Amino acid sequence: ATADQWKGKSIYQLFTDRFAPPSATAPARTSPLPENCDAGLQTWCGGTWLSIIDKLDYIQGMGFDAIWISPVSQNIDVYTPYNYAYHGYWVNDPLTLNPRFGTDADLKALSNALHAKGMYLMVDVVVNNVPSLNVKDAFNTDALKADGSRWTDPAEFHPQCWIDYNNETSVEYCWLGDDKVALMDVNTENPTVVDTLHSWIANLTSTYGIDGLRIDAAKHVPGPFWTTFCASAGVFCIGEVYGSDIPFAASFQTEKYMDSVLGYPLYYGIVNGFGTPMGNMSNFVDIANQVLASFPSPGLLGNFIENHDLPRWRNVTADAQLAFNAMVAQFMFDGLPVVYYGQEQDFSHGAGDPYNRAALWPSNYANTTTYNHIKRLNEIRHAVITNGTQFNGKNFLDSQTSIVASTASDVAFRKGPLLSVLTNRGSPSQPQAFGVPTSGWPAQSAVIDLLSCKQYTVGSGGAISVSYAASGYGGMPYIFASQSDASALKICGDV
Ligand code: ABC
Ligand code: CA
Repeated sequence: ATADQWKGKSIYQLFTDRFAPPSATAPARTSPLPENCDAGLQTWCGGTWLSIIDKLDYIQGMGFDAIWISPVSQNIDVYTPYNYAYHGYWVNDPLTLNPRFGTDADLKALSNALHAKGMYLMVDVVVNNVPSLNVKDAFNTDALKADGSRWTDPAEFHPQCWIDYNNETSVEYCWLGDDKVALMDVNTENPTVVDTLHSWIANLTSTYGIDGLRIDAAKHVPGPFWTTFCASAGVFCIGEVYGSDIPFAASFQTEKYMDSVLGYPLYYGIVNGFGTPMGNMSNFVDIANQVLASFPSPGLLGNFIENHDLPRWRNVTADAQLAFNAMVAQFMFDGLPVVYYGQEQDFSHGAGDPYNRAALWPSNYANTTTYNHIKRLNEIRHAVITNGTQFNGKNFLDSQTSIVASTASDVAFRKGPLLSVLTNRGSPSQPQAFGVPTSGWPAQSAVIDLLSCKQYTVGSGGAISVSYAASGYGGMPYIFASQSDASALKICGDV
């Protein structure tokens, strides 16, 4: 699928090994299967491509229409100082499927099951690096062959050096990892490597009906490599450019290296703005405005508030209202929402790798408040995409977000027919209000908050004011639509 086809999608990111346990229809690929999955042990817990199929209703029931799964290629399958390759990122042969996750038929079955439900499949791909447990003798061709590595000629790697993050050449040519598990840097200028990877990715996407790619470690490969790689793939590419440098991340779109990148810049803004009660909202506003000004297509960014490399949101931020406000920002700002599995279960264990990768099944896939919040946000987004009216001549997806008002702890932004009004005040009620001077709607007109379905009347000059005094609700988020839009969206019934 193309970038345009992805624009309205909403993505659920899962770890193949951790999302669903094997059942009768999904045979265990790991033996013996650990009864309790302990994330700290860094070993396989048994999830597979087939076991994902068993739980697609849980994902679709939350309103997602795409999933992003772990890398599908063969990993080193040995004990390391960081234990085992349960995460799938220690790829040593892109061209072979990872037998831990299933067979060729299983991956096709997953893809078919998704497509039958009208959902897209996004696969994570790792091409920048391959692991080595022996950094001193990493270029030993016989050892590389014995390990089943796709690359065995020393010319297929860049020479050893550890990355210096202050030097872009070093970021591109030196090695990730450390002396325990070195991530040998693949020579992505070597013609054999380039040809092999191009034909592999074309073949992979067509064979398995893959709709999009998440490009691992995108900033560690010189950009022009990706332009041709993604052209060969023929599908939407979204890269991982880990960091807070906005112009640098935006260059992936301006230079046409790939369609888009994950929303790391906005993530830092959301953390600073909503991660702590009365946090730094002006930082969120600054970053949001820079993102909007720097990316040619901010509507394609992948917006997240946690992932497998970062702390769980609720590990850092206990307050449920702050989490809800952050998620409204994640869903209503320009971009595709990307929700990391477990976010809907308020997983709070996990200040980082490996504890942020717990198995989902102990949650019993419960119908939590957060599951329902996410469901609501997906419903609103979906409704406004399919039934929303135009605002200033543009529909929701083609309208760029604009920040219309802010204070030290509140922000209001409009995207198309929706006005989101958010705060970082947190759960306790406060005898205070936030006034948005120009909502965009005429004075005396009726608007509906799509989260509570309550009606408000626009004040003089088009102002909307929300109060944080209601006991028990405190700093809750609002998503306003005009009354006529709200009734067309059918989110709040007959309004
Ligand atoms: C293993 C063990 C861990 C152990 C670790 C040392 O080694 O499993 O328990 O703690 C995979 C596995 C990991 C594994 C690693 C290494 O391989 O998932 O479990 O860790 O063996 C991607 C993937 C990631 C994956 C890899 C490697 C790459 O999402 O899951 O890891 O295939 C860098 C890379 C980025 C990479 C990330 C983990 O490391 O750029 O591609 N992610 C700075 C840098 C970033 C850097 C980041 C973390 O530090 O700029 O480039 O990411 O090291 C902000 C700044 C940022 C700064 C952050 C920390 O602070 O703006 O620039 O980021 O304020
Ligand atoms: Ca590299």
